[in-house]
Amino acid sequence: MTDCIFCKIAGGEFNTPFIVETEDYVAFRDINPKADTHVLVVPKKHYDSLNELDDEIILGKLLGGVKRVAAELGLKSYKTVINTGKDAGQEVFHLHIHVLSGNIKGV
Ligand code: DGP
Repeated sequence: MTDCIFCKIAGGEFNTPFIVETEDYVAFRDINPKADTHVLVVPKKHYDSLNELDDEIILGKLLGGVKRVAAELGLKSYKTVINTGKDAGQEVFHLHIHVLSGNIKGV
C-alpha cells in the first residue's frame, strides 16, 4: 500500500535501522516507546490487521521474529501485544507485534 507508513519503513524508504530483517518481516524500534525496550515486528506484506491475515505460516514466522528480537537484544522477560481494531487501540493499520521489556507502561 503506497500510503502505509509501515510499508514504507519495511521497504527501506527511511533507512530505519532493523534489529532483524528476513524476506518476510522486519523489526525496528517503536517511535513512541512504552517500555525501556519497545520493538515492532512487521510483515513486509501488507495486512490491515490480524483480521485480514490469511496466511498462518507468516504468523509463525512473525512469532519467530519476536524470539529473534529477544535473543538479539538479550531480553529474558518481555510482553508481546497485537492490537486489532480501533477500539482495541490499533493506530497503524498494518499488522504488527509489539515486543515490550522493562518498565512496561502498556500499549
Ligand atoms: P498500534 O497502536 O498497535 O497500532 O501501535 C502503533 C505503534 O506504531 C505505536 O506504538 C507508535 C508506532 N509508530 C507509529 N508511527 C511510527 C513510525 O513512523 N515509526 C516508528 N518506528 N514507529 C511508529
